[in-house]
Amino acid sequence: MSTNMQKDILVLNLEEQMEKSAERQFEKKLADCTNEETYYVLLEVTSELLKVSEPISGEKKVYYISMEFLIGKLLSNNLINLHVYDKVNEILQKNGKKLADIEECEPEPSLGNGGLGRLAACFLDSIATLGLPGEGIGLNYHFGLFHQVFKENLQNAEKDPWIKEQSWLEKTNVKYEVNFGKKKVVSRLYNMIISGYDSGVNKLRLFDVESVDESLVKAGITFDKKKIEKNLTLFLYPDDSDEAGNLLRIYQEYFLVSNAAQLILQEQKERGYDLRKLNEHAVIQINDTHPTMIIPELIRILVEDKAFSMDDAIDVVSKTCAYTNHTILAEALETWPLKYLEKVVPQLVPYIKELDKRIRAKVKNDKVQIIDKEKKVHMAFIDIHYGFSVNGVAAIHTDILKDSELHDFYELYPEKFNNKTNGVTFRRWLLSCNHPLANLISETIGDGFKKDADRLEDLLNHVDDEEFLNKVEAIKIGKKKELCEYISKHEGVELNPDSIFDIQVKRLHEYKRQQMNALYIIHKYLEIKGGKKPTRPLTFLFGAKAAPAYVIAKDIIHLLLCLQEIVNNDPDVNKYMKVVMVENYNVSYAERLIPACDVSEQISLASKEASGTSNMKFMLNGAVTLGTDDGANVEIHQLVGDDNIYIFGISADEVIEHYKKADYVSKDYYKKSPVIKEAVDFIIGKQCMKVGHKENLERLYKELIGKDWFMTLIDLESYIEAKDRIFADYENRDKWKKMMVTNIAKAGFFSSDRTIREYNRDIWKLK
Ligand code: 26Q
Repeated sequence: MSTNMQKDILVLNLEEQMEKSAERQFEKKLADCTNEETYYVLLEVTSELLKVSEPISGEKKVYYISMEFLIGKLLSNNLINLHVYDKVNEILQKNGKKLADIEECEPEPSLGNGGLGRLAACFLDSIATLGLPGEGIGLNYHFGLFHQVFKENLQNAEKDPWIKEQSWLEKTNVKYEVNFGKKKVVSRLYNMIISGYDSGVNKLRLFDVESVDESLVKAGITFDKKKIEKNLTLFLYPDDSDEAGNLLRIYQEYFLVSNAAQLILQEQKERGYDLRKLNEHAVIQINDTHPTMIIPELIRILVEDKAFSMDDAIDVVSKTCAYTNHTILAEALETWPLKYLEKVVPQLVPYIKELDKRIRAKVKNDKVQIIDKEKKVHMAFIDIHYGFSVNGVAAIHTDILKDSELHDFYELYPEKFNNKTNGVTFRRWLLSCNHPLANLISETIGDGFKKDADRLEDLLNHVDDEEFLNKVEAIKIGKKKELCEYISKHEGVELNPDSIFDIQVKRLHEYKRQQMNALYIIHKYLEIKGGKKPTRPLTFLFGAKAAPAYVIAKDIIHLLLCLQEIVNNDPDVNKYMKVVMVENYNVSYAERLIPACDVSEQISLASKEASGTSNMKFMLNGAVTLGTDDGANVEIHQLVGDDNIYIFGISADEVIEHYKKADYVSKDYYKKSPVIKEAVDFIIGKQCMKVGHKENLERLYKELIGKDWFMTLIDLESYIEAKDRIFADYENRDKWKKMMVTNIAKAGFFSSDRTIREYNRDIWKLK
């Protein structure tokens, strides 16, 4: 029987399948199952449907290699992609259950830090949706990123187990040997089936260590970093603040690429392909520098095991590998001391030296050498010299790479550089997280936008249709009410759905400037205390995890939690404003926060945010952006025009100029402006000291006036002005509703389907 027919039959008998599964797993009728049991019923039935779905195949395949795949919960997403969401919903309702309650029972894998990992997940959805053969290759971390818990207004990190007896993972019999010099570990492959919308399926390959030992983890997230065979896949990015942490990260990276290389070469062999034509059947997209060692590793295998000459091996690998850069922050560009690589992967070192030697012979520029004078290996440089494509993730980001950060490389290889502005999957970030809005759009312009996101532009024909605008507004209010209920239950804070919801959710980093938002909140608080009430109550929401070793980032979280306590408990103020930093922000929380947002905070220091992707999700859900001209904000700005976005702050060129001249002195801004001074001083004032810790608050205060590397104070006044203006404009309801609709209508460009079409057109060239 064809897979399509098998699938059709399963779909026709869905209810029967669910009853059977309930009986088999729990010896119960579906109606008598608990929500958790019902989740496992749906997991089983949906997995069956995925198994009989048509695998996507073709002569050439893309392997998207990444240390992170932040896939989020998969049940709803799979049901939508398989076109059985409504049917399942109906069956559940008949049995007295709600799909939303069932979804709550799904454990969320946290196999990523943020943007880069979530992008990889969106890409897998789009690759499958476009019917392109492609797989993700990553690691099966048992505890993922840490689970964030707040105690005494501080972040604590705990382990986050997500793998249960039954999950979306399929254990395979594929095992490989991975050698770290003389040390050997055995890997095991797990597959996750990736569904496309109205399409076939691909796979995400997640490698684990056979001998992994969860009991190694002691209090919080501490564990013995030296026991590689037991700890390698316990956590995503262990603490990189010490040598053992750094070494472990190199172990993880090599473990990933060694497995990937073995898998790819085995697949080529099974399909009878000639490895000398590897590039005709495979393209490897390297997600930032973390999997860079795939290049020397493939070369090593071809030379040592497949009788290639060094020249031939380098030639074919260079035609197969492409690199994506996600950051221009110098401190995030990976450089490893050669002696670390000698310790972890001595077998690769001769190849890295050979790659370095060949560049030295060709190019006499110290700035482009792979191994620098201090014997550090620049991973990105390996990718650029020995890959065929280098792409940035938003127009401004790619321009900065070409013009400054990687300028010398651009001069060497102009043809390799290209831009691929990021995108997000509309299945998760609209259809799944905002059913009412997706339905309203369907009623208004038809279903076409689900596969062709540009159709959203048809909504522009309705910007003067009052009835439509009111429906959009009503949906937003509905989503705000849902969020209020959720936050009341999970954070214990009561919010007012009539207030303006201003939201900043993203990893905690100084360049993203959550601290600037905090200073605005202090400013507003003091204004209200002084008798100046806002026209409408304001709600400031945050979600962010800080790397456990990133001290200042944790101090900023501390400040936000202190402000939450001060503001929400002050009877003079809490009628007019509230602050909530939600605990353990993750993909599912994003799916609740984003549809409920009015003002989307995208306030990075210009030039520093490569792209950003939450900016896209927010606009798609009808939020208006308050941001700097940075990353993809620049393209949002161009698309919606000056009237539908609030841009403030100094430009990327000005920032770059300040760094070049080293002439930014934060204290000057502090001294010059009483508004700035008052807000900054509040951090070490009596009220904060009462609820917070002196050490953390003083450190943050000193950082702001003594260094402020990301220039918070230079932009603070224009931020306050823009933010006051956007809040005032919210009162012009007609104008606001039109801005909402214009943002939704122009969001089509940011579908990851468009991004993937461009990757395929310019880089992968799959049929
Ligand atoms: C590097 C060295 C050692 C240990 C860890 C790392 C490391 C880990 C993760 C460096 C960077 C990351 C993550 C980067 C990231 O998420 N970048 C974001 O990528 C998004 C997708 O392209 C962009 O939208 C964001 O602008 C960018 O910040």
